[in-house]
Amino acid sequence: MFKKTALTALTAALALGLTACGGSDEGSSAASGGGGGGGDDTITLGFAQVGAESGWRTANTASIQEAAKTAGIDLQFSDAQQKQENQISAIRSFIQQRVDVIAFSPVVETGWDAVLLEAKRANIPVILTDRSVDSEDDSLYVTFLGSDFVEEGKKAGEWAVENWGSQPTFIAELQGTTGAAPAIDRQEGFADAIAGTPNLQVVASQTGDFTRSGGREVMEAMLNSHPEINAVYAHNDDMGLGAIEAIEAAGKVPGKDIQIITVDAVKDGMQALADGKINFIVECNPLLGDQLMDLAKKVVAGEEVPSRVVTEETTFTQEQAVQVLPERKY
Ligand code: GZL
Repeated sequence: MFKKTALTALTAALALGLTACGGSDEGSSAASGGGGGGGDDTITLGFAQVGAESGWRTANTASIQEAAKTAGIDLQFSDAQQKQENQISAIRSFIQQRVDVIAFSPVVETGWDAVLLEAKRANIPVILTDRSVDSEDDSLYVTFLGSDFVEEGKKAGEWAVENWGSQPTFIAELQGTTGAAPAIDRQEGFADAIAGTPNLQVVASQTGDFTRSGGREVMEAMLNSHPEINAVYAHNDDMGLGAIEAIEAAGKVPGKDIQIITVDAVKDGMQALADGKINFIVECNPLLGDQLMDLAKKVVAGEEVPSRVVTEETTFTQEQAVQVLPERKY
C-alpha cells in the first residue's frame, strides 16, 4: 500500500489527464529544480527499470521508450534484471551524469532512502512509476504514477467470492516478487475481500517471482502437496500461464478442473482467458510512458504535480476477452 504518512495526496485519475496543481494543495508536490542535464534545453531522464520478467514489463518498457522519443526527451535507460543493487547503481550513475530527472519502478518497497537522499542532495527530482516505496520520508520523491494494487487484489477477491464462494474452494496463491509492492498489496486486497467467505481457503501461497517459469515450478510443487487445489490466484498473467502448463502436465483442465484468476491483462493472458484456460483477469495498465514524460516535463519546469496519479483499470471475463482481444495494444 502507498506508504506515505498522512497521505493527503490529490489522486488524479489518468482519464482526467494530468493537471498541475495550483495553490498550496497539501496533495501536490513542488518539484525541486532540474539537476542540470545536457547543455541545450533537452530534458535528460534517467530511468531504472525493474527488468524484463513479464509481458507486462516488456509493454511498460516499450511505452516509456516510445513516449520519450515522442516527447523529445533524452532517455537514459537501465534494466536491473530484477536486482535492487543494480537499480541503486543505475540511480547513482544518473546522479553522476547530472540528469535532469530520475524515474524508476522500485523492484521492492524498502532499502531506497540512502540513494534517494543522494539524488535529493544533488537537486535531482525523482518520480516513482509502477511500484511504490515504503519510506517515512516523502520528500525523497516528487510523485508516484501507477496502479492501486490493493484495489486490484480486492477486485480479484470479489470475483472469487461471487463465483467460487458457494462451494469449498482450495486456492493456490502465486505471489509476485517477495517484498514488491504489487505482491504485498495484491495479497492484502484479495485476503481482505475473501475474509468473510469460509468456503474460500488459501491452502498454499508462495512466490513465483512474476515469471512464467516461476509460476510453473511453484504450481507443480503445490499440486503435489495439495491435490485438493481447485483454484488459483496468480499475482500476474505470466505466473498464471506457467500454472496452466503445470496443471495440464498433471492431466487436469485449466479453467475447469482448476479455475484461475490473474492480474495484468497482457495479450498472452487475454488469449488464455478467451480460450477458457483462465477464468477472470484484473487489468493492470503498463502504458505509463506518456503520463511519465508529461510529469517529467512539469517537474523539471518546477511546476506542481499531484503527489499520486493512479491509473484507470478494469477487469475482463472470458466473454469480454473474446470481444476486446483484436484491439488490445499489449
Ligand atoms: C505491476 C507490475 C508487476 C506486474 C508484473 O504494476 O509491477 O510487475 O503485475 C510485473 O507482471 O512483473
